[in-house]
Amino acid sequence: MSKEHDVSAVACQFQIDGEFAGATTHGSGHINDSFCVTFHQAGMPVRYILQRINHSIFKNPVAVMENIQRVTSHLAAKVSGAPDRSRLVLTLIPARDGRAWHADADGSYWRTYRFIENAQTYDSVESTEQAFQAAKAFGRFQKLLVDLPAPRLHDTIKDFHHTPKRFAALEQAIACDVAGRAIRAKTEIEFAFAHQSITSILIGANLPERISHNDTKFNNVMLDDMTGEGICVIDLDTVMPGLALSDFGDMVRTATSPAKEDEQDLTKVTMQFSMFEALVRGYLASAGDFLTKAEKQHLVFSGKLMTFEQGIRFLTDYLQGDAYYKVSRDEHNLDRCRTQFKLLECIEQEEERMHRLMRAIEQ
Ligand code: ADP
Ligand code: GN1
Ligand code: MG
Repeated sequence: MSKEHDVSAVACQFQIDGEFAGATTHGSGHINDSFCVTFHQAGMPVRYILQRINHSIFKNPVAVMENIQRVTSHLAAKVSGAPDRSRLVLTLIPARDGRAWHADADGSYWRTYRFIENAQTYDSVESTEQAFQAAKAFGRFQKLLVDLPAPRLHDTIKDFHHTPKRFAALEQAIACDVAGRAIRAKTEIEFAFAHQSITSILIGANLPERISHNDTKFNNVMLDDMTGEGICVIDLDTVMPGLALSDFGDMVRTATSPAKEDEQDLTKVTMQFSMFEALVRGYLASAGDFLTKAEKQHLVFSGKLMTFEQGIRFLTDYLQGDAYYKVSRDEHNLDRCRTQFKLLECIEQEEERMHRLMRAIEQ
């Protein structure tokens, strides 16, 4: 990644004082390229996050940046009284021309954020406290955006969580079988078809449109090193109009199993009930007062649906020859699909118990 782009030249296009002192690739995202860049300012190292937006996926990077500018300004105003306010919201560093992004000669779009120090993201959940904190932070994020003034945010990727359309894309990928891999994914394809009926349930539930994050992976929230608190929601490219429950569902998908998303030993993939409970309690602690009854009634289902949706997205990409997600081995996307389908089975086994918990909490 760093070889393809002149990261130091790009970093110097932003309004950062001092001398460029180095850059390293950062994070484990599947879409964008992230770098941690260091500048020396008055002899002290100061870090920033520099990101190249994947414009084959985000076709309109300016629209992405307009959304992010509006959302971060709104959130910053909301927390302006907090002592640690600069760590609670992402802060964009403007480019030298005053815009929130820099477009380079190759047509790549870049942005820079202040680095949030003394906090981490985690690829896998380690404790119920972490699950609680992450869910509380994502719920708070939604709550603070309830009153974002008009106009409506841009749809940065159309029909992003339209599960029936995701299923149609899978059917198309199976029919075309461009990579000749359908034979190797026979079991997973059968599993997908056996679950097709769940795809339209949330879309058909008449739930309110909200501003949602749409990528609430556990590693998209920074947890404070000292307090463990979920301090800052990051990775804002997909913040747009959507369903609150897409966010809750993706938390269930990514923060109930102790296994990595691409774990090959499926015995490690489980739905830990204690994590689910912590997610519900954390999310309701911050979002409970604005969610409707119908939304609350679908919380359990949303975890099942988002896990299925992600499974079919990985399967589709596998069949299409790994066109979307970054991969580092031949069957990487198929392995990822398998963890999602295994997790879905575990959720199904615990579904009744999950509903019982919800009834107990809502009494
Ligand atoms: P991706 O789309 O690649 O997942 P993210 O925006 O989530 O990109 O960033 C990748 C990683 O970089 C995150 O998981 C987090 O660890 C780190 N990161 C992102 N923004 C910041 C920031 N402002 N301060 C510190 N670390 C950050
Ligand atoms: C991608 O960028 P990253 O890694 O946070 C994807 C999400 C998926 C996720 C699966 C724009 O997120 O929708 O849930 O991978 N982002 C996009 O790990 O497609
Ligand atoms: Mg991320």
